[in-house]
Amino acid sequence: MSLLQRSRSLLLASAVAGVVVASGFALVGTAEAATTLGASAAQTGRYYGAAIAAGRLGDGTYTGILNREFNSVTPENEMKWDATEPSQGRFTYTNGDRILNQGIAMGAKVRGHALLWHQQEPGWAQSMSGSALRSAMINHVTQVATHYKGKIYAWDVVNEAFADGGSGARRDSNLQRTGNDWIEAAFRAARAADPAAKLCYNDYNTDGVNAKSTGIYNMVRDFKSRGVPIDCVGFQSHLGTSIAGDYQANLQRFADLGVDVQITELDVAQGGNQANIYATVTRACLAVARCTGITVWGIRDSDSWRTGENPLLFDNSGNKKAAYTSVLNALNAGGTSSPSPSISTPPSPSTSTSPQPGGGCTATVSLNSWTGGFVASVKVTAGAALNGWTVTVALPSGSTVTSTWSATNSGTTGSVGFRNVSYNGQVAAGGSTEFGFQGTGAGPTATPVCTAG
Ligand code: G2I
Repeated sequence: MSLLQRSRSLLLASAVAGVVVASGFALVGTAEAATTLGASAAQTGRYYGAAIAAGRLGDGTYTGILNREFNSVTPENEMKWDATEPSQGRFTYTNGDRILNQGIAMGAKVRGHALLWHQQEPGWAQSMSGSALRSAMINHVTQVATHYKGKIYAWDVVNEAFADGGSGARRDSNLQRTGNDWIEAAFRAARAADPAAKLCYNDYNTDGVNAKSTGIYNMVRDFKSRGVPIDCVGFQSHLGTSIAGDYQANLQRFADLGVDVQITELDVAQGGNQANIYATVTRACLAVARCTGITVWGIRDSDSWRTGENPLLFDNSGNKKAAYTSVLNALNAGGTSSPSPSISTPPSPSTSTSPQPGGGCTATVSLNSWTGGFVASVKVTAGAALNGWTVTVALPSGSTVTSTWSATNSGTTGSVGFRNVSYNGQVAAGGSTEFGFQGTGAGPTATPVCTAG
């Protein structure tokens, strides 16, 4: 890296650290054009992900694009109810774990999809109802979220529970017939099982202000007012040849409720507008500070569930399409920085180190606290490229670290050091990685210290 490139990266890292502390978010222009989707999205603190299939991981063209372009993965089918609990109480995680391990190997975020959905219920659950189904459903959420505890960035806890059309009402299903509180019961079970995962509601045909998205909006507002643990809303965005004019405004109204928003299953019918629609979605996410990332639902057109519609960013041979270039250009044009959002409202305090001379590293902490406990998410940002890092956190007296993910800790009380693990020690100049820990007592309030090496 030239001196000029390095000083640009340092400037960017300092600028990002500065605005996070000062105001939560601000406009960030990218210092230099990144050449992959993930790297470009990361410049504004976002991810760019793909849904992937375990059965395709042996395909070198597929994994070549995956490893090169994306910094988040979602299992297309492998973590669904029929895949993970094919018979009641017998859990199979082989393929889900393959997706998880692929994500870990890439240093990518892993989105969990989906704990509960009226489709892809295993046969045994399809024939259940009432309290038996309710307890089977809660057990499913608890078991799967516990298996993946600490590894999942965000779970689609409930998928597609609202009806299409103008009613804005819940969709009928055997899950819905167990009682209208089934969704909040699922979110509470997921939070108890994995307090660090962001918990999302995910749906389609919500790409603008309409009756369905408004029904969901009202549910999220109700959940936030009653303290039901919900952190994010996923907008699948399976799009045709046009896009609602209020796509961005719709994302923003959800963000204004105090949740993150994510584009979770993006694909766009090929036609004259494909590249433009992809760019419009990208710009909308970049313009909404709490839009934390975008996932496309597959890699090559031939990997898509929309056979014959060629809705993705790479053609059947793995070549970049015009839509790819329009997304990359839109990402490189920058947007609001996406702060590491907290999962409590009002936003919990963040602390930060100052950028260190010599291009070391900085750390920011985002806290979710409750009486007697906390979850801390820590973002480590490199000045110059890092080959290993340690973050030292001072815990208030009486607080104890009870679990840590994506780092190893020395000690559990007082001054606690968190060291990188094998897959996240190397961080490119200006890049960042995250780890987290959970504890009892009060969370840290003092400034963490990041040390390179
Ligand atoms: O339907 C598109 C998406 C809508 N939102 C929720 C997503 O989970 C959903 O994804 C699709 C997958 O892309 C398909 O791959 O969900 C379908 C139903 O689970 C998936 O299709 C299934 C087929 O129905 C099965 O027959 C097949 O065994 O894919 C399975 C694995 O190839």
